[in-house]
Amino acid sequence: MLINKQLIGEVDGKSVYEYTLKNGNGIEISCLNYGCAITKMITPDNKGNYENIVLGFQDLAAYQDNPIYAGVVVGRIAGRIQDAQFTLDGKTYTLASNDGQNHLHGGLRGFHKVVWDVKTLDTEQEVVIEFSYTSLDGEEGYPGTLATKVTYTLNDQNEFMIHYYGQTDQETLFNPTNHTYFNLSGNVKQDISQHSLKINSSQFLELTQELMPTGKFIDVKDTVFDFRNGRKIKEGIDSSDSQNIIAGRGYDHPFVLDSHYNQEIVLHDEKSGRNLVVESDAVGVVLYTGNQIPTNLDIHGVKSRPYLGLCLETQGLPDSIHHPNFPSCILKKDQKFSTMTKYTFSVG
Ligand code: G6D
Repeated sequence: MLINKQLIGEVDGKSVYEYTLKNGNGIEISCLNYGCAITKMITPDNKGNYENIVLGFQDLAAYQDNPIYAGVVVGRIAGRIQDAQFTLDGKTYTLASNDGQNHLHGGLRGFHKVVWDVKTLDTEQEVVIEFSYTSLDGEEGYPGTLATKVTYTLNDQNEFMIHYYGQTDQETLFNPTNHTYFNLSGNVKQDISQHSLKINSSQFLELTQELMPTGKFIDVKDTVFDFRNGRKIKEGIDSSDSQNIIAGRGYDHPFVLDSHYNQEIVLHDEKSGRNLVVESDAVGVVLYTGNQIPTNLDIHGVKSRPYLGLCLETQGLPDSIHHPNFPSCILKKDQKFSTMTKYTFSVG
């Protein structure tokens, strides 16, 4: 197993490196200690062509901009928080209103915008990068000093695991995710509209025009949100369902996972033959089909456009602090937060 690192610049006076993990089957995963951003995932297609299957940029400046959150760890809270405020123990906290009047993806300087400390571990069985960051009390408006750790592990079974850990000295909110856009065609040869997706989920969350959960769980049955037997993404893009229209033609919705670590999410591209299995102990997954990707970004030399990639953001349910009927994302003092998502690459 291999780990290489290359200095690519500096942010806030700290060196930023691109790390590349490589396993014995030629699969490579590259990432930055800035935002834990995954920059490349190189995997083979059914003809043995090793190509990149994620959206990313060619330089650090682009990741400092990164309006689409490509590849990054999002936190303290993934998704939106209504009116950019919440109340804990009778005290109201005000966050950045960086998405209309709402809060999105941890704020202006969330986890995606900071330089993380790094340790690496290279063994016969696996390579591990351990990112750590301490978010101080009051950072981005959140209470409590939150010590976080994110590890990326690649092994020779073509499994890539992301572990998220957190511990706080004062009650706070914590609901991290990774915002990588996948495109299994390889080197963004095509968009993701023809990708097939299976999600073992019988319910998704209804959204408002502002893409905030209404609190209502909708049964997927007889809708284009039913991925239990597999479905092409294009069906949701072309759908006249009001929820697909609200999302900007496609999906931007949280799904409740009906099973865990049981091949509950499977993405497939017929032409390349690539499969991606995503398994997690997270309550849910946000399927975002890149509906709002602008056309002014350089994606490894390809002009960006909607539907160039899709995200499978495993996480707790968004805005749960305002929905008592959702599982909570409150992290209590000294409680140990731990969740893991596994990605398995194959062809066939
Ligand atoms: C848009 O609504 C979507 C979000 O779900 C996504 O995470 C973001 O773009 C990058 O705001």
